[in-house]
Amino acid sequence: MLRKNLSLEDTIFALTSGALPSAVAVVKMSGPEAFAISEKVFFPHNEKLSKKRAVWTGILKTRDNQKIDNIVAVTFVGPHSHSGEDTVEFHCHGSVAVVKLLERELLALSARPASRGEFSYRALLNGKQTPTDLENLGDVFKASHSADLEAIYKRKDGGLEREIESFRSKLISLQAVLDTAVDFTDEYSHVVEQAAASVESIIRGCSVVTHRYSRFKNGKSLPKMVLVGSPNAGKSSLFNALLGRYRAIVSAEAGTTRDAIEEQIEILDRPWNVVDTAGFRSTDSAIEKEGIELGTSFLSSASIWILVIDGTVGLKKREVELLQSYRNIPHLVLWNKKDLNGWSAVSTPLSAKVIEGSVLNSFDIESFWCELENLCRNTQIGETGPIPTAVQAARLETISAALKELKDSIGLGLPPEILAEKNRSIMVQLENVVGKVEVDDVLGRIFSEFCIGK
Ligand SMILES: Nc1nc2c(ncn2[C@@H]2O[C@H](COP(=O)(O)OP(=O)(O)OP(=O)(O)O)[C@@H](O)[C@H]2O)c(=O)[nH]1
Ligand SMILES: [Mg+2]
Repeated sequence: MLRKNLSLEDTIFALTSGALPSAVAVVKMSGPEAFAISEKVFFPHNEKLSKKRAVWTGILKTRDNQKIDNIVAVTFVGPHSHSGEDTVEFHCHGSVAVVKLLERELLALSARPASRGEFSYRALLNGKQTPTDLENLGDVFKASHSADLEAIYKRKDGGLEREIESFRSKLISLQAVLDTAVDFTDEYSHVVEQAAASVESIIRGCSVVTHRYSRFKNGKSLPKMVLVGSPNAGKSSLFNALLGRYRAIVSAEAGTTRDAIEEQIEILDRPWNVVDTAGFRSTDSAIEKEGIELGTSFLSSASIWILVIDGTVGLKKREVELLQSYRNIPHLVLWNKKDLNGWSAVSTPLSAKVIEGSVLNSFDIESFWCELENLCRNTQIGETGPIPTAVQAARLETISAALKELKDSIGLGLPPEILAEKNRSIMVQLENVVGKVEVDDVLGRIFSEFCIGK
């Protein structure tokens, strides 16, 4: 239905640069009448506008000769343009009035505003971009840090293909087992357990891959560093010191942070999500309780965690428990508030590295930062396999559903020939995961996720 309304006969335009006002605004017009319409509003200084690939300086005017702006125009003759059509880009001053006037004129001259992703749609239909190009482009826009970009550009390395192949070879082995079981029905019960385990492991593998895509899509692909400790220990003070700005409220009142706060920092050129959590203690407040639970739940997905302890209070039972429970996740202990009377050094030996100091002292923060860098340098960061594209992730979801059905069928004791048939069909689907992406696969994405002007 969308495609029916988006006639290629129309000449379309849109502001392709960011929000106004801005230094420069770029209004792009593409379609069969792009040059004819431009001739009526744009007057180059030195020669008449003509159909060639060029950069022009000149004056933008309304049809009744009112000056709009002095601009630079860039012209492209189809098919040698992004959309494959004749295209004119008006590089104006980024003023609301200038852009409004220009758009009013273009509209009056029978161009129409472009829909979301419509330039890309035309590029696709004119063979200037492949569906895979547009898929990758859509993800480039979502990338929030350099590691994401690297992962997108690395898609060509074949990492995902290798992963999918490992799933497929498990299914091939399973197929052999099921095919044999068809001939030896008596021994069939022996293979059931093996088959279920094999399918289960592929389901887990698929979910790891699709999870990578959803984490990337939700901007959650960064490794996480979680700050925990008792109320008042100085977690939010440390959080602010790491960020280099006052982000979390710091106060002498215990229980100040009630919800987890997440921000990004760079350590050794790598972005990290740092999470400040609510101090754990027994409380009657439902909100605070929830905050505490949330804080601890962050620990299980942390790449690194930091336990902040008030050195005037010392180690409590809960902190000892945490050090025990999460000992396998790299961590540091900050034995804080060294500047205060009543502070005493750690008395029991801890398995973790302990840094004694005060977050209020910049020298101590420097030392802490050095230790943190060492820890980050030596930390294997989570799951960093290849990120699938949206289409590949959707295909894997479908395969996961089919695998679950196969697993249920195994559980129900269905005959091996039926299982073998289901398994064969999943193998075919797996071959297709990294296969050709069709125009229809990406259309929905272009129209729903691409911005106007792209
Ligand atoms: N003197 C001194 N005061 C500190 C130090 N670190 C934190 N404080 C103070 O201790 C109080 C609590 O600090 P916060 O950073 O809010 O502690 P928190 O762990 O985030 O506390 P909750 O959010 O309640 O869990 C504030 O008054 C801070 O200024 C320190 O090293 N020395
Ligand atoms: Mg706090």
